[in-house]
Amino acid sequence: MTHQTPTPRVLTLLTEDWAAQALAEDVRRALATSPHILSPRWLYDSCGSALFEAITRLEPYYPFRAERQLLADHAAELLAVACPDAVVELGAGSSEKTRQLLDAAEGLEHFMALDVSASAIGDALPGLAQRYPSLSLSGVVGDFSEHLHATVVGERRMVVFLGGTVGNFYPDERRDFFRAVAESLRPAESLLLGVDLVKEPRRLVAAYDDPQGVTAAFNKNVLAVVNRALDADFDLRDWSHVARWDAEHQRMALSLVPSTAQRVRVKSLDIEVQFEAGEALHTEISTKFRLPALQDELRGCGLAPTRVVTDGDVALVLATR
Ligand code: SAH
Ligand code: AVI
Repeated sequence: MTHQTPTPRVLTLLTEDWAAQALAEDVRRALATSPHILSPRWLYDSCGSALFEAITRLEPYYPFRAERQLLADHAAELLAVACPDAVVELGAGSSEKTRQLLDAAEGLEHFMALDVSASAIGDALPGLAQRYPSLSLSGVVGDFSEHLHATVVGERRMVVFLGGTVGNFYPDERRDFFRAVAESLRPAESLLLGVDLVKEPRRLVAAYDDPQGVTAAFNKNVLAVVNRALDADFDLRDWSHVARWDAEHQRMALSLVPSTAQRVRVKSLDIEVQFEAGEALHTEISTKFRLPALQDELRGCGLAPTRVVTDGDVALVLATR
């Protein structure tokens, strides 16, 4: 008799209609205000998710490898403190690194992956189901700033948020997120947060501006997303990827900048906007952290750090309510 792996359940909270509507509102706001700032969530259509996977394999993009190694080295210790029966991963992507945790976890019953990208969830779950046949697996196509309520599973969750994705929030969004996580944790549940640390700007810029142009393609893909969803006419050939270190805010700032003046039409919103040469469309920030300030910030939001592990480049912080 052949053993059949059960198909993981997927709950879709972000319908295509909702996404189109939210993108329309975000683009309308970004183009009407200066500076022009888009939410980074639009970077992750199926093409963007695949390009992010390619970024994780690039030599200069150290955070992925460093965090995977840190998880491998400390999974048992972190799990011994948290004792979860469920792991819930926010912004899960491929969940590749999370396997370090799942491999080391004893007594784990549930794994739930939440991601805004339906393709990331759809691509990751079958491989996880093969590898962990005894786990109850589920996926949520949702937004980690809006749908934490949909992640209640098991009795004692470890909510994991890896890859430095928390650095993609602006400070006020980050505080709202930490507070919402603190409120959603039941007593004894924990948050495992992976962050990238402040380091030499040369290494940071190299990680976000690779010579093969993969990060540039990832960034520029958002223009293709807007063109397709809103019938806009951004000409990708006229826009360049810019990655600079913003020392004042301790973050990488990614933007798209036109080489010559551009008149962009967004037909489905019935708007036209003029970009001057060099006028940026800001697509993503990637904040880098110092551990003492981060721990203070977590405490101020109702999250008490209980373990911190680091290799000096990236860190994992375990926190409870
Ligand atoms: N956790 C993985 C992937 C990081 S890439 C890792 O550490 O390698 C960031 C992930 O967050 C992507 O999979 C992207 O689709 C997802 N994401 C971005 N914005 C999101 C949002 N608002 N809500 C949920 N997921 C989001
Ligand atoms: C997902 N996020 C944490 C990545 C980062 O490093 O900020 C996204 C990324 N953007 C460009 N390269 C990687």
